[in-house]
Amino acid sequence: MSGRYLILIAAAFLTAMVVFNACTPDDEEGPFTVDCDPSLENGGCDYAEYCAETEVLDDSGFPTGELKYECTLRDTCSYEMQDCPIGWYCETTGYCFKGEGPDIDTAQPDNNLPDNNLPDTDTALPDGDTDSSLPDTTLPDTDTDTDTPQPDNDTDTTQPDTVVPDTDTTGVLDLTENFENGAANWTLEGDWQIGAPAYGIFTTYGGANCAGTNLTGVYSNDADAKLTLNQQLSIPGGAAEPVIEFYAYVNAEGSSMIANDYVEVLIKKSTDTWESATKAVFTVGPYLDSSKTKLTGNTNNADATWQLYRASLSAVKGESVQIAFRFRSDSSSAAAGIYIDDLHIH
Ligand SMILES: [Ca+2]
Ligand SMILES: [Ca+2]
Repeated sequence: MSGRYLILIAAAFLTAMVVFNACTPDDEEGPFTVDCDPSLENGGCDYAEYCAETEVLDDSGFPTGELKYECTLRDTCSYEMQDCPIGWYCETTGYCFKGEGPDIDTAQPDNNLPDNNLPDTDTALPDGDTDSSLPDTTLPDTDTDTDTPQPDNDTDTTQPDTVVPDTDTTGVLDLTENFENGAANWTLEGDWQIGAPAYGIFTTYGGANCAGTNLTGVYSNDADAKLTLNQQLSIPGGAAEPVIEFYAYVNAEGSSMIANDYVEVLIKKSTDTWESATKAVFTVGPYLDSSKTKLTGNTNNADATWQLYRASLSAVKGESVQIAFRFRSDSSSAAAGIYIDDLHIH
C-alpha cells in the first residue's frame, strides 16, 4: 500500500470520528441514562429510595418511547394507616414499597385472599379470612359449639351462617323433677297426689316428696286419671337418643301376662289426642307387662324398693310433646299403688 493511500484512509477515519462524536448524545440527556438498575435488589438505590422507571422525553416534552431508571425518594407513610398509593404498602419503616405486602395478621392462617394492602385487624373471629375488610365467603364455619337456643350455631356473630346447617340440638332438653316443689308443674287427676308417702313404701326415692296414686292408702277401682306435666317439651332431633327415666315403687294388681291396674306414660304430640298419644316402651324396669308399656305387679309387696324405669323418646324426635302418667284400674282388687320420683327427661 502506498503512502498516498495511507493518508487517505487516515483522513477518512478522522472525518468519521468527528461525525460520530457529533451524533452521539451526551450522557446527561440520552435515552439510555441509567441511574439505577432494576435487576439489582432495590435497583441498587438507598433504602429510602426506589428505582423509578420513567419515559424519556424529547426536547419538546413528548415521550420518546425510551425508558430510563433513576433512584427516587420513596413516599413516607403510616404503617397503621397503610396510606400508600394503590399497589403499594407501608413498611414498618414508614416508607412505601411496591406490592401487596406481607400478611400482617399472625393469629390466623391466610386463606389465599389478597390483603388489598389493608392491615388485618381480626384476630378473634373464626372466619379464615385474614383481611377484615372482605366478607367471609370462602371458608365454611367450623365451630362446634353446642348452643341450642339460636338456630345459628356460628360463634362468629358478625357473619350469617350460610354454609353449615345447624344440626346441633343436643342438650336442649334436660328436665329434672323431684316433686320437692309440690304440684307447681303438674295437673293432677283422680288418685294422683304429690307429697310424702304415708302408705305402701312409706319413703320417697329422694327428698320429702314424690308423686303417687293415693299416698295415704290403696288406689280407687275403675280409675282413669292422668298426672300431666304442664309444659311442652321440645324433643331434640339430633343424633343423641332422648329418654325419659324415673324411679318408681310399683304395687298394683297385674302381671306380665295381664295388667289389671297399671301406670303408662303417654307422649302426646300436638296433632295427637291423649287417646292417640304414643306410649313409652320401657327398656329398663322390673315390673312391666309383656308390652313393656305398663308398670304393674308386685302386689305381694315382695320388693318394697324404688326401681329405675327408662324408655326411649326416639319415636318423637324433633317433636314438641306433652307427657303424662296415666293410671288405670279395673273394678276390683286395689293395692298400694304406683309412686314416681326423680323424673329425668333428656
Ligand atoms: Ca322426691
Ligand atoms: Ca284392680
